[in-house]
Amino acid sequence: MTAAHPAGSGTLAEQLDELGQALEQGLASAHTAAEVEAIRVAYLGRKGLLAGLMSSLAKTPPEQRPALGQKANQVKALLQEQMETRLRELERRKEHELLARFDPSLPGRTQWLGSLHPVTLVTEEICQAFVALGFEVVEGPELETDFYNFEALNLPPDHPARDMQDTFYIGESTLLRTHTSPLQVRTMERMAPPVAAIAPGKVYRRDSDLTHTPMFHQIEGFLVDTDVSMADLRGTLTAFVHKIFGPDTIVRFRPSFFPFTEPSAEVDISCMLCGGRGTCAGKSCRVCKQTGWLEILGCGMIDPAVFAAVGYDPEVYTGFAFGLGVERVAMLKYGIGDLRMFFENDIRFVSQFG
Ligand code: 2NL
Repeated sequence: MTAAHPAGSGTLAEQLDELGQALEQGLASAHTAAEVEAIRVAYLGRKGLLAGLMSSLAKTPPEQRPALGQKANQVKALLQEQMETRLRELERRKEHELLARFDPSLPGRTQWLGSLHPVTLVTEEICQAFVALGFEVVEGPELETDFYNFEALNLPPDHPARDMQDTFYIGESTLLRTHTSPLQVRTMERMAPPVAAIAPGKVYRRDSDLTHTPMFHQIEGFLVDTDVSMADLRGTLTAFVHKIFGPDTIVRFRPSFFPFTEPSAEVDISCMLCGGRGTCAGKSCRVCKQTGWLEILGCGMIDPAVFAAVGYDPEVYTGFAFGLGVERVAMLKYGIGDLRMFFENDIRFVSQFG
């Protein structure tokens, strides 16, 4: 801002009056609170213009001093008032501008609700399908003992799955469960037949590459009663597949081996991408690798050795059991190409499925 007066010109009283006028002009060109503050420092600050004039008060004749002093105080009060008025004015103007830009007819921002993870969604859907068939959902510990995870399931002591290479051991005979089977062993121990249960949960294996993560999800189920046959297994799993993948899906059972079932089978379903043809628009189907089939479940009739371990009489009862990997089913169901996406926690991925 410009000086309030040419140095030395006019009486002190005139100079004080000019100060007020100069301030008014200065404030008119100030457009922010910071600019007003800069002006306040220049006029009213310790080394400001008013202080400068006051220092020359000492040089005036003593009889004029009281009147000049009074005038100086009046000017000071005036300066302060002018500044406050300008500040209020700037504040009002800012509010006006904001209100002019505010459009009350614009839609509000929607609240982000979150969504369930695809693994959770598929787990719930699968469990629901079995609950509708009369199965009950059971859960249990992820930290297991050698007995529930291996021994009761007819896995011999030298079985490769029991190796340190494959299993996370916490202590000598405590480990992170490598499958959800121990849940079923615990349920059989607890309940007398007839019993039908479905057991979902996290499982852990020392495995990590493109198609394996050290933690993944399984669902196993079993049914035990008198006179349960392979036909019951076939009918139950076919009904389940039709519910999850649609009633036109073709189901194929093919012989296999598991230590805890005899006989055992893998369940394949017709590929949902190519409809079992093996080709899409003349090209080899990328989902089923041209076979027309997708492996979806493992199953079988529960081995009498498992019944012995849980105290069921194998002469009285028979039963079937099955197991599946949840991530694999979710990948097939939603057409997800990369297993690792489930665990990267990218909100753009995990929020797509609810
Ligand atoms: C698979 C195959 C399977 C079982 C799991 C089971 C459990 C008990 C007794 C007998 Cl307690 N069997 N579970 C049976 C057959 C296959 O899983 O591919 N899982 C991902």
